[in-house]
Amino acid sequence: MSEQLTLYLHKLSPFSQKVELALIEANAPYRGHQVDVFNKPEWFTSKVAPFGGKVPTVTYGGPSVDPQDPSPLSTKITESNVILEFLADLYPDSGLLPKDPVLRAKVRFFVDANTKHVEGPFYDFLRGRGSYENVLKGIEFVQGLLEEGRDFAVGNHYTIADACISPHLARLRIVTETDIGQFPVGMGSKLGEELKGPKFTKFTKYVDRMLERPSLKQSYDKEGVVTYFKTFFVRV
Ligand SMILES: N[C@@H](CCC(=O)N[C@@H](CS)C(=O)NCC(=O)O)C(=O)O
Repeated sequence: MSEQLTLYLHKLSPFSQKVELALIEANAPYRGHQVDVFNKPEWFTSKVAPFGGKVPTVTYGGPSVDPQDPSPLSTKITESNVILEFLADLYPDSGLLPKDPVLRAKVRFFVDANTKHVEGPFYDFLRGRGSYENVLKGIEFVQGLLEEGRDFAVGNHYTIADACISPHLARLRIVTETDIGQFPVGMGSKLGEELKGPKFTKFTKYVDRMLERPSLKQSYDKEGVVTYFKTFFVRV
């Protein structure tokens, strides 16, 4: 793969982090370019991400140019899960998607489960708009997909299933450790206590393994996320 790939990201965005994780795990060359999503530059919304102006977005191919002056000759790809699949296709030997069709289907089911049962319920809870029970139900669903004795979400290798959920697991850990969020006081800590119990051992061990990975540490600004949560998810 010799085409240029530029990732437009925000360092605190979990969706951006999914893509960074996959790139790092695949040992793929890329250029990362930070975008201020609170004050998006015109060149970003018009030339890089005209379909919604969100990070992550990648440009692929075309000439190697200044990221702030993207070439019309590159392809623009947005939506974190679409980009994850794209990277797995670009790097078929990376293991980001297994070769076996059954395992591929399992990875895709896990990615879908993460979108439906983790992302929505967790960020709604953080914003004080969703229920504690839904977060736990989502975690229980995902735990049900994890196979006993395996290190990864699916099979014996790091895949886009692991990449899609890990940024959210890192943020869940912040919530359970600090109780920061717009939910009622104590509910974050209560969630932490519940997850330490025997019912969630498989899930919690999986979280511990994912948070220990060098790719996670390399792509994660924990202090930055804590500060962001403290600033934006203030109880009123
Ligand atoms: N479903 C999208 C969500 C991406 C997203 O919400 N990105 C946020 C940052 S975490 C963003 O770019 N927000 C700026 C905006 O919506 O204007 C994905 O998975 O890529």
